Amino acid sequence: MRFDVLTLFPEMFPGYLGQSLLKKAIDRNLVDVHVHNIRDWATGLHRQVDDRPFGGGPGMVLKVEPVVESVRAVCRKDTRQARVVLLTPRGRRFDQPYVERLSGSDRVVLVCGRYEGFDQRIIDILEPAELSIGDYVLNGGEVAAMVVIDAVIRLLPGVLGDEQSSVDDSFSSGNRLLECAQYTRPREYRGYSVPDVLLSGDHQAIAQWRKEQSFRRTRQRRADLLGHTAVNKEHIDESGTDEASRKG
Ligand code: 6GU
Repeated sequence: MRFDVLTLFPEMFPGYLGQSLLKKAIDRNLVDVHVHNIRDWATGLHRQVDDRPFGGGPGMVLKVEPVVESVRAVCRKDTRQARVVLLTPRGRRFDQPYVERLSGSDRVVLVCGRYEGFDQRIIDILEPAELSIGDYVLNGGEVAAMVVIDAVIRLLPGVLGDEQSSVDDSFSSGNRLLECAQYTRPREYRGYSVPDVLLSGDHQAIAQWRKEQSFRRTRQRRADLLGHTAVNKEHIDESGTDEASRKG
């Protein structure tokens, strides 16, 4: 899979891409990430990439020519059809189903916004998907682009050591529960102990405990995730001792 990132701040990426799972995935040629500076496509003496909004108002707007020309040029660098994604707080919310959708593409071109936004003609001409990573405002789309790359790469075959681990992730299809508490050694630290059940060796009891933990935590923190009747039903059936889950 190939990612291209278009940004005014390409220096933000190598540090992040050079670490951990991302570095391994890139080193093993499972994914290719190319970062480009939109300014390279800006013309004129000052290579201006932004300008004041027509009609007045605060802030600056990304200009149509450098963005459209850079996206077009980058798309031509590879024969595979690219999905073009604009990162903007006005976009649709990025979620795990969308991560799954993107992970099925060969090529994604991510365009990072800055300033007050994009000239509307960029959107009219390129007809990109517009994505936001949540209901808050960032200074630019760069961190959001890293979020998208990170989330998508996790799903590519061969990237995670254990293929099951992304299937079990909270929010993946078929799992709409937050993860349960996890423990590792030591068994006790400053009077805080590991729950006995995890040391019992009883795999069925452990699985049951984890499921109940997940369900309880999800109900407390993210009851919105339990709107899915399939998940509700499964836990009503299997965690019969949990009063609130019996009520559904
Ligand atoms: Cl994609 N960009 C910016 N600037 N702010 C955001 C965002 C994106 N997603 C949430 N907030």
